[in-house]
Amino acid sequence: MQDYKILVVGSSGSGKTTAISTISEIDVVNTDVFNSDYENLNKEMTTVGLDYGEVTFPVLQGGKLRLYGAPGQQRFSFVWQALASGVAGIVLLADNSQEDPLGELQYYLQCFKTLLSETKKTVLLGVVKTDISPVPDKAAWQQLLETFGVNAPVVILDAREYESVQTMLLTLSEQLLKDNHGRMGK
Ligand SMILES: Nc1nc2c(ncn2[C@@H]2O[C@H](COP(=O)(O)OP(=O)(O)O)[C@@H](O)[C@H]2O)c(=O)[nH]1
Ligand SMILES: [Mg+2]
Repeated sequence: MQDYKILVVGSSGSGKTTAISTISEIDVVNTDVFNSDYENLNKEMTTVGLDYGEVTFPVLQGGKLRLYGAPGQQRFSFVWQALASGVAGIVLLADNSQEDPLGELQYYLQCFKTLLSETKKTVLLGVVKTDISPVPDKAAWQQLLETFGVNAPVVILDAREYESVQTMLLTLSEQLLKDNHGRMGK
């Protein structure tokens, strides 16, 4: 039985808090407060610290995913390093309704470059709000990941929908198991 520490990263509004609350089997810990940030006035609440939730899947054989949502805004980037230790997997979240979603993700790919390039680190990109904006499409996201040398599946999801988040995290779990078996065999 093994637990996996999963870092959930992405810009403000990309659904980190929503996805973790939708799926968590324990009461989520979150540090959302009323927004006083002029850049993000469209969102009533914003995360200043982190979100934490847990979920189990039969495929994990009694183990669980420990989900850590990292604060989105750049002014909290110091927290990212603190959260990075012992991470087994990274869920990148992107908000398709933003003005420059590909550019936003590039920023995170750059910030997490070291962590993302570690061998056997399981990475997945989840894209939300495709109902609001269908572009960039899946192929464009895949292309961006390739440019950065990141090998990760792209999953379209709605962070408000349980099954949608479940499907994304199952994909991640299956990949985690493959990657970790590979490591043990080394
Ligand atoms: N229309 C739409 N809204 C979504 C989707 N996924 C998440 N949301 C909404 O987007 C917002 C995401 O905010 P939040 O979870 O606080 O983002 P965070 O800053 O990354 O923690 C919430 O209001 C969600 O209800 C989606 O696929 N479509
Ligand atoms: Mg949040």
